[in-house]
Amino acid sequence: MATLDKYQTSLIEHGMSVGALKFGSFVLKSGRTSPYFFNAGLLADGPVLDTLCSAYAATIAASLKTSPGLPQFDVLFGPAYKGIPFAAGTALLLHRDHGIDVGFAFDRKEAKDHGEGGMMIGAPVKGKRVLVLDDVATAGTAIRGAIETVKREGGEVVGAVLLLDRQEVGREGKSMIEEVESTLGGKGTVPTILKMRHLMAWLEQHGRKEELESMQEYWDQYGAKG
Ligand code: OMP
Repeated sequence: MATLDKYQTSLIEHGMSVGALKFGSFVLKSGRTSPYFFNAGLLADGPVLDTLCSAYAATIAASLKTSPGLPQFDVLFGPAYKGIPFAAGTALLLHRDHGIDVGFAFDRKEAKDHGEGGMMIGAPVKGKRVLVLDDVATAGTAIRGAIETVKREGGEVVGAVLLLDRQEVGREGKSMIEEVESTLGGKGTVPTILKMRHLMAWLEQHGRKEELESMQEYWDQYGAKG
């Protein structure tokens, strides 16, 4: 079983207390029926935002010092809508707690044809090294969409950071994370705060046998082996 750091336990428990992390039966965007769902949109009060953005910032800072890990970057991009407050909060904490100063940017879901126009808001990404910040990845469709958005705007995506890697098979039949890493700079370019295995470790520690069994069955079907 995976071991849990204090900040991971705190995020899991805080997520459960606000109803963001639920166990039950959920149909996912990919069509898979999952025994759990993490709705990051419900991480929506000051304390939980603090827990989450601190975890994103710590994960990024640690990865920048690891090899293979994230390379240096200039701008943190949080895709609309959920990524917007998370990228802003994380940029703030990278500065305050880690001495890492980067810009942050986000997109609109609908293009604006007046005023300043365009799809992007915040720090310009054109010609910059960009780190994409996203919430949950299952088959990798959403994260690939965010990477494409930045590339279309002329940014160079050097990595991505995730709240939760569900550790599932991706669109090409390999592990989703490997598939996405291979479109970026290779191994280590997509660090994540939590993985499905951490949720299972928490369930085991708390004697939640039934939920753990459902998670194991789901893992046997969709988990990224190897
Ligand atoms: P993929 O695009 O298949 O990687 O799924 C990730 C997206 O699914 C996320 O951006 C969410 O919109 C949604 N999702 C969650 O938010 N939490 C989950 O636990 C599972 C999903 C999902 O539908 O797979």
